[in-house]
Amino acid sequence: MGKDLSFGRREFLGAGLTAVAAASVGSSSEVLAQQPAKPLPAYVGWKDPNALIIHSDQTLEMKRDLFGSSLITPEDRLFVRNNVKAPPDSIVADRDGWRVEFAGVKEPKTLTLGDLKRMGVVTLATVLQCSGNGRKYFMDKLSGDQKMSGTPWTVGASGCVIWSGVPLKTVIAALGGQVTGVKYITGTGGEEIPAGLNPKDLIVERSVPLKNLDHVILAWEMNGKPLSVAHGGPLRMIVPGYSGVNNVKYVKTVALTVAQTDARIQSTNYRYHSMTEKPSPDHPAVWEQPVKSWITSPLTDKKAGQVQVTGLALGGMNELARVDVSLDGGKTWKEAKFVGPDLGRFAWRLFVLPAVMPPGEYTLVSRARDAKGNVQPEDSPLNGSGYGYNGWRGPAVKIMVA
Ligand SMILES: Nc1nc2c(c(=O)[nH]1)N[C@H]1C(S)=C(S)[C@@H](COP(=O)(O)O)O[C@H]1N2
Ligand SMILES: [Mo]
Repeated sequence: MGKDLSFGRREFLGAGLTAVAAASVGSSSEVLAQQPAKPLPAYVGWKDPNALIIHSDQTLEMKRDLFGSSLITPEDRLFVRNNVKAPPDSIVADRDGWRVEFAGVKEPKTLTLGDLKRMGVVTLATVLQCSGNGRKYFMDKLSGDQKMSGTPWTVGASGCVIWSGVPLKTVIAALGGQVTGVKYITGTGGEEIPAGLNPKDLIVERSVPLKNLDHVILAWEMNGKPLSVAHGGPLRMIVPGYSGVNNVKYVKTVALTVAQTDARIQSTNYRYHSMTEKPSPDHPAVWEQPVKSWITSPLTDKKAGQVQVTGLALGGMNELARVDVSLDGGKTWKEAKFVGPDLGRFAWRLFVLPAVMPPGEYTLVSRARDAKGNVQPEDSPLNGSGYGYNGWRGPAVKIMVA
């Protein structure tokens, strides 16, 4: 990997212009694909520039009118989020030679990606969604003295993609099984931390409860192609149902651990804390995604008549049970129909409500319910870092029908 350590913490973490650029982007509630494209940062230069809102070099959001009706999000549109600078392309020069260290097992060992590919293969659809997706809807409701930092994502820091890889369980079994007392799966990202900076502050190392061993995979392929560097190639730890940050890219160590990592990204970042408290390991970690949905079409003014109101819903950890749609901002609701394939509880589903719309003003919203009875709230409880927004009110679409 690159020996150029000349960049400093600021560059590694991404330019500070984020807030300014984001504020101007965020002021109109949705940015549609028709808007002129800004050039993309080099590491995602292969993506569709018309598909993405560039909040910063490391935070790129997919435009809302591009979710489409075919369930799977194409890679060239999928949002990108790197907490630290993405590794150089050389990281995928020898994919099968990529080394992963396994610990917390009876026979600890370093395996190559080539070894892992020989051990098993499964394929799985999951919703990949940044923990801060929808933060904009919290920000919009802050009172004068309240402040929240972070990217003002609306709905586009999300996608539904198909991964192929080996079940972690298979690998652990091949290494003699877990040692006693372990409670977490801890994955470490392979970004090189520049010398002189504290690795604990920067390293992307996440711990999730051990029960996820039932479905965590180590994935080398997304939507039928070798995993790109932007999305974590050559190898990524996928924790189905868990929000973005738990899906560690460039995974170089997988350890079954007694405690959660003390890396900053786990200990104090990505915690649900109040507006006034400083986050600490005592606050709940941002792990499981809650039930959520939003409208994907129409997003703009329409001619009066028959309209197919479509949207997406995810159950997080659970199957979806139903989605209701309201055309009047939540006063009255009608049950929508699920359409298209059901790719399992970790994927999202497309829904549609055919509606006849006479001229007037409409506020389109959707509200999903999962099979365990969890329902999207009108608004999510405010938390200091703006994580986990799943309210139905925030992503409301106001349109005029003439
Ligand atoms: N190694 C590593 N893994 C990472 C990150 C990162 O910066 N480095 N960012 C996390 C966050 S916050 C999110 S939202 C997702 C984004 O995944 P994507 O860029 O493939 O869309 O990756 C997660 N995994
Ligand atoms: Mo994220």
